[in-house]
Amino acid sequence: MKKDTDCPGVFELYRRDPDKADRLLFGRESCSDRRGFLKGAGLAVMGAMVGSTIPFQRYMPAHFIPSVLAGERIIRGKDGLVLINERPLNAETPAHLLDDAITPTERHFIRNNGVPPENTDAAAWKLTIDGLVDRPMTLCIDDLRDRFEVISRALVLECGGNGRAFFDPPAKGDPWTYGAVGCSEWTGVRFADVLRSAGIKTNVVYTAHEGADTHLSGEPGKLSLSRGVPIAKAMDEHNLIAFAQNGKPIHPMNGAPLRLIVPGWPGSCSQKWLTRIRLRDQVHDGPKMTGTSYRVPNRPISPGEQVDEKDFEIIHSMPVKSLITSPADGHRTDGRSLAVRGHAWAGDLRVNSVHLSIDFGATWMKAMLDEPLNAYAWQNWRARVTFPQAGYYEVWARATDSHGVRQPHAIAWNPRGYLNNSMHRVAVTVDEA
Ligand SMILES: Nc1nc2c(c(=O)[nH]1)N[C@H]1C(S)=C(S)[C@@H](COP(=O)(O)O)O[C@H]1N2
Ligand SMILES: [Mo]
Repeated sequence: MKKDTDCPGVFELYRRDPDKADRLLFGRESCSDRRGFLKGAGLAVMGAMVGSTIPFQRYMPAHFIPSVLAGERIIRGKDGLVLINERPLNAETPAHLLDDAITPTERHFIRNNGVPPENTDAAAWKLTIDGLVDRPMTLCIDDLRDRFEVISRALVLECGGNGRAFFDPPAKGDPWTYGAVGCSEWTGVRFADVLRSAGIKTNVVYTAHEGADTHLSGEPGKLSLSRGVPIAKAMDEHNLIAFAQNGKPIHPMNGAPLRLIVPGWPGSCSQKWLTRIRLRDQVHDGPKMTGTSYRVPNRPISPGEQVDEKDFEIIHSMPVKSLITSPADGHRTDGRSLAVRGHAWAGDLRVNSVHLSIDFGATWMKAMLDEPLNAYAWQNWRARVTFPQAGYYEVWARATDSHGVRQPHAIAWNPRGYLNNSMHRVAVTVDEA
């Protein structure tokens, strides 16, 4: 796994300077009898990583890395999520665990750029709206509930780097395969309603979002990620300032107690642990807005080609994509007929059709495709495929959006490995009956 040298993973960090690693990662102070005391955010992060509270944490030795991390690299509390990176904590969902129409919280992926905040007390949480507004304001979550209409919507959130693992030559960044995507039901108030009530000045062009997580370096006040969107996208009535996920408080690693959901665009636009929204008269230039972050070359390039930073542009709507959620990759059966199903989504657009192939793309059949539960929810599809004889097959799925654009066979290579919407395929072996 390739990693930034200034953002080392857990094991590398402990190898270089175990005391510093303890302090940075888990806020743990070593003491004379070689026990390390976990506090606050450290307890929360370690708890999230092992998937439970740790009753005997007071006996944990200093410099201790739980074996669940060293071993199978699974976060148990997140029900089968696969750890992609320990620091920052990143975990994806295997495609067959994304079978539900609404993604359960335990199966919603985690993408952190920094260290999650220690204190996520909903009653004390404050959100500031300022910058180029007529009435700057600071609201608590109850204010949001009281002053604005509360709505619930199933909304797709997908990391811009989902699918990065398949780039060749490899792209720098977390090697997501298929599972940095989910469609939970989010409850909150419209982003647009809140901005409107603050009064948007006529010269506003962009939003800037801030959250309470801190930078991996531990430097106070340094943001790990602060992105924004053009004001027109911010005013789309489907965006939410959300305080609930699937009818319950938001999971701590998914941004509790308050986050933005800006569906259809890279997940990074959906600031977690949301504390501030600032309106600006220029394109926002916070961390992960500039350079090559969440930006792609403005023209087709060949794999491995060097591109000047000035030729990159900010990613807006995500491309059309689909997932096969049943059967799981590697399925074995002795039946000749198999039910296949999954989801498809298309950024700001709708999905018009989903086609399946069992003969490596020689022929295609149309799947049954549902309407989305609401705009920006993924669309469920299903089909029954029939295998002519025993043997190895691959089921391929290909979605087409409402502009007639369909998923490609091969990745359009870009240096940072964004927007891989090439077709999902799963292996099925049919045994002699
Ligand atoms: N404050 C904050 N918000 C954030 C991030 C972050 O690191 N810090 N990561 C972003 C990215 S890159 C993605 S893809 C989504 C992931 O949301 P999730 O972890 O709830 O799945 O959150 C976004 N919001
Ligand atoms: Mo992301």
